[in-house]
Amino acid sequence: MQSEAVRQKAAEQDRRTLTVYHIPVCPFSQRLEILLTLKGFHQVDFQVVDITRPRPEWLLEKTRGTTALPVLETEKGEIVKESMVILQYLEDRFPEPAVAQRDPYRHAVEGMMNAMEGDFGAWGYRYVMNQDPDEREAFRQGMLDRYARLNDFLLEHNPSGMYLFEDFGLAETVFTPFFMRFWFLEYYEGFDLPPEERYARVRKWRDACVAHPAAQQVTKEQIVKLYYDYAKGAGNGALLPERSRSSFALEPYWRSRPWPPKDKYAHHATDGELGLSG
Ligand code: GAZ
Repeated sequence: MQSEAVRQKAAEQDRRTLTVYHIPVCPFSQRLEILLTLKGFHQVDFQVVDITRPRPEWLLEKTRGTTALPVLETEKGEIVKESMVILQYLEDRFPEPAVAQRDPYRHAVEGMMNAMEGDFGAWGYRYVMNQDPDEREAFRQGMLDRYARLNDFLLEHNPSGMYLFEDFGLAETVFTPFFMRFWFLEYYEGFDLPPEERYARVRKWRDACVAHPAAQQVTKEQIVKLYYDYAKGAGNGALLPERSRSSFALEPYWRSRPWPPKDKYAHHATDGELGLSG
């Protein structure tokens, strides 16, 4: 029913605008929202796809069978996949104001920083999804090592500034959604950057990134509530045993649910405890 409504709406709009098919609260689609906000461009139709249900057939046809989102469809019906590629496409189509660096070397620098996003993001997700208490310390250390690497990169290229360059730009657009998702590490793992010099520069960067007005698409409360199932080891809308609803479900609305229990290792919250049975 939900996907039928989405399909109809997609057909109705007659492809006069760009369409992005996305999963709410997905860090990769938040990148696109941030970029568009920075550009002040609001003519993109964001169509929500419910990750807890099978992908609709019409969408699988567009993607030729791949299920990862976001996916952008142009006015001509062309399909662009992969958030980093979509960011570059939007930057190329709507160059003003520039978000990416124009100078070749500076663009290479932000490219090198962005080349760290996959490993950085994947580690944080593996950390929150870990269910073995004996591995906690190794995950924490691995996370700290990755923050230290970002710290070093920022010290090399902009030791005294706030962002990688003068303003919130492409690297910030790419990393900020992960910094926000990693609120789940703070809540479910008690993880935060220790107050040490080794992390001082990246802490300054991270704090400025999450506070930036163009990046306020999600809140800590929303992340913590929706990602409960990730903290219990179930990613991408998968269903945990003894549960009938994913914490990623669109209904009941997250704001009406209670804060989940923090103890991810010993306790298995029920639908009821998570406010999901209403
Ligand atoms: N490389 C793609 C991009 O666009 O940049 C990644 C897109 C992607 O993974 N999308 C996810 C998706 O659509 C939603 S967000 N999944 C459903 C499907 O059928 O593929 C991130 C992780 C991770 C696990 C989950 C996610 C995540 O590592 O947030 O690492 C970064 C998915 C275990």
